Amino acid sequence: MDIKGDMLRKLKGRRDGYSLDRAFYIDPDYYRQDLESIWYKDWLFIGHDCEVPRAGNYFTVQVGDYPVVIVRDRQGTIRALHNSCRHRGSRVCSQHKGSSAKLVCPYHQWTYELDGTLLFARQMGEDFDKAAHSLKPIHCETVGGYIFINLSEQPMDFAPFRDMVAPYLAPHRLGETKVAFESTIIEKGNWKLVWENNRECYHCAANHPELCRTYPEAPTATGVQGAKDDPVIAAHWEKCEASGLPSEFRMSETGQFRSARMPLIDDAESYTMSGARAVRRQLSADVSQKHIGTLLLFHYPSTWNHVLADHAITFRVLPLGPELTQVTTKWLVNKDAVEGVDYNLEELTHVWTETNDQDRQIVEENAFGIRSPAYQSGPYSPDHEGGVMQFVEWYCKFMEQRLQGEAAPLF
Ligand code: 3BY
Ligand code: FES
Ligand code: FE
Repeated sequence: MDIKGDMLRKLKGRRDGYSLDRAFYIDPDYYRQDLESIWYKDWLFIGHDCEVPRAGNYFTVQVGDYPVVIVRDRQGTIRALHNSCRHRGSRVCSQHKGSSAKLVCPYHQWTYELDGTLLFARQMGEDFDKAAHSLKPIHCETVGGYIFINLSEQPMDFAPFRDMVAPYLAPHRLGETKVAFESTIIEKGNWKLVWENNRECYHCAANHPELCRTYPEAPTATGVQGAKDDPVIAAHWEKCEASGLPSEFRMSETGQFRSARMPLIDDAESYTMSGARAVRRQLSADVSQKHIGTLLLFHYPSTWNHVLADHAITFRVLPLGPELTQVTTKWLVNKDAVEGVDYNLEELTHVWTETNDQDRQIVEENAFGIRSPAYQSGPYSPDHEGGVMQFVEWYCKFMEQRLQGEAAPLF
């Protein structure tokens, strides 16, 4: 069957403002096309600088079919390498994370420098060309404490994203943090359902009692319309910008990434049950403005984020299968903050641990219903689901362009 043609026909015949055809959420061939056209071509958030603070620190991650290792080399550069030995292909690093002076393949001990260069390979004969057998590099960029990789040989320019978000992230010094807690959950639903759910708060009041104590359900906060008709948000931006914090809503031309700083309910400072800070040691640079709310940042298809005055919560989405998605959440705090002294872990993580689990259930129920042959595309709420429409439009447009073999737009 001609999957690309089939997909293109569905994309072109799509009804605006309606959820996608069932195949996009369940079909293994469609999923493969998502991997090929999006996940293997776009910049993906993969982890944080602070997870590899010293030379030799590494962590591994699986992106679709690609095992990847992120490592800090001896010069201090963060690198991404294909985690597939150039001898017979074994995974070189099998641990989730670790530290090592060299990367040694467990199979026959081919030994690589931290930058991927092959150093030793026993008894390979006189003609063996070591220089031709380095671990293959993956494009890797960092901005504001975030590591992004791109599996394509010729990635699109990272600069537009960097230029937009660097000033927003800079005051929060996420390079000087540590991961206080990390959780990985597996959601039984297509990755696009995870995003659709994330892009609206139409479901919040009925599903997120803990989050709703501090996070406003107004579509102006979650959606993509900016602060039009929302004087509270407009005033928040003015106040924050005046104190040196970039805050206004900004979105890339193609709609792939957005940043904006949103006020929390009743001037709450953090996502705790009381709204008070969870971490005593400050995360962000000193600003005269105390109530800075939350910096919201998303980049399709792999991350959304909340950066608060006292900590940051970062989310990494990775597809595991047509109906299986991994969501990894990290709570970043000042690197000198001490657990039990400066923060209580349960207090720090409670709201989002609950929220994530509630969202997992929502996504799984959504997936259940969509599996039904009786499912048909349904209408998004124009008032509350503008963000979902924007995500779906981004996806459809992107897929259409890629499937038609057009060059990727350069923002
Ligand atoms: O994590 C988020 O950004 C979104 C916003 C509203 C619902 N969801 C929790
Ligand atoms: Fe790595 Fe043989 S497969 S050393
Ligand atoms: Fe939710």
